[in-house]
Amino acid sequence: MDSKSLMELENNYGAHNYHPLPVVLEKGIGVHVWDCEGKKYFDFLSAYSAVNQGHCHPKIIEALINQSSKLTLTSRAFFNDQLGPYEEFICNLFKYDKVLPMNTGVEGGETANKLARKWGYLKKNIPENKARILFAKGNFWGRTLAAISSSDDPLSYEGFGPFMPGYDLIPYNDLSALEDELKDPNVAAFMVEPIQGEAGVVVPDDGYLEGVRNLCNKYNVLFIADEVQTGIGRTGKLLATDYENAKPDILILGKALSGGVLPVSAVLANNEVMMCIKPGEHGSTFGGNPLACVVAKAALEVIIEEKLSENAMELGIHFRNQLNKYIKNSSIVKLVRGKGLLNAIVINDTETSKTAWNLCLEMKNNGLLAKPTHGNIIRFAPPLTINKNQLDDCIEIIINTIKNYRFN
Ligand code: IF1
Repeated sequence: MDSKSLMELENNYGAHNYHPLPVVLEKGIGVHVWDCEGKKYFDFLSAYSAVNQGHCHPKIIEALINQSSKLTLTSRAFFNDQLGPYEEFICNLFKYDKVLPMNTGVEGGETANKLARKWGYLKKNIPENKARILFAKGNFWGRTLAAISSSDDPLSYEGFGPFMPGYDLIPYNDLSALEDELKDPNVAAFMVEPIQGEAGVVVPDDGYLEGVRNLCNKYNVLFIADEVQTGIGRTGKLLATDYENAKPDILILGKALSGGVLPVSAVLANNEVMMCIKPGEHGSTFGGNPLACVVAKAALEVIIEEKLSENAMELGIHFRNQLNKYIKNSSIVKLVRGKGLLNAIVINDTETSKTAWNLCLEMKNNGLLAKPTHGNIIRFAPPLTINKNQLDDCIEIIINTIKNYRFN
């Protein structure tokens, strides 16, 4: 079927909970994707940082194929031969005592919140049902009722009330606002993205994460880092929290943990926190399934073996330097920001303008796929396997598209 017919099918039979760019993809290899008419694109979204290892990475696909014909799912009613080795591998890699395997990123967030509340009651003696968890304004950690209860984006929460109690918001990148709230002994945790992805790649001041770490130590509060989007090499380090002395008490991973092959998330913590949840108190049908374990182990090995964090660091600096050189003072682009290969440009226009969307349509015509976030911000996040020549080709597409753009 051609792209037009496929878009019509989705429109007729699919819920209208998305507004995709008008392109229908049917193949992906590495940094490239192809539409149904065979047109080739650079993928500059990477499925929101779930395809850090590149589309259909051979090592990950091989792991998937080999395991999928052996054993895919046992449920946790029984042990399986892949979970233990995977748990040992990921705990040693990220230096935590234990991991709780889940599937989607938001399930990781929910798990982290349940762990924090349990710890608050069992270890910090917070009175029953009084535990508070703080979040940063501009946060995004998914679409469940708990996740949207912590959102300050009306598009996320409007019409879905009533909301989860015990959640409160403070400004991002503001240590004094955080300290003011932490003085309340009922605060169990502060959950925060090291860089806010959906908010538009908002990078906090140097020292912010270390400040969060220190304040959480001072007030006996758990520091939860949501690295679902910033983790697994995306920002130039294995974790974005690795940039500072800011080891979280609870680490949430997702997306690229599977290299975009199937939903895999993980929550890592030391025994003092993780052992607060007892058998039967949490889990999921697919959490820790043998297929996910072999895929996730292969996906992490690719990041390490191919030095993808280092590549993201080096090429990210090059990307921002080139964009800053050519377009920072353009009439259209207000600024460029990011870390590693998680970057964004802010368009010199209102959030409601169509400029960012129209620029993405033009870049699509020129062979590069990206999508706006929050109206006037365009996120640029290619697979971390991109090489310098490919990146320079993409920079040329971005710069030329912007230079040739005419406000209509
Ligand atoms: C969609 C946004 C990005 C996340 C962080 C947890 C989750 C996400 C930091 C939940 C998920 C996804 C959701 C996806 C689009 C994408 C997204 F635009 F929605 F906000 F990346 F910025 N923590 N982000 O970014 O993980 O349950 O989705 O596996 O909803 O269309 P999930």
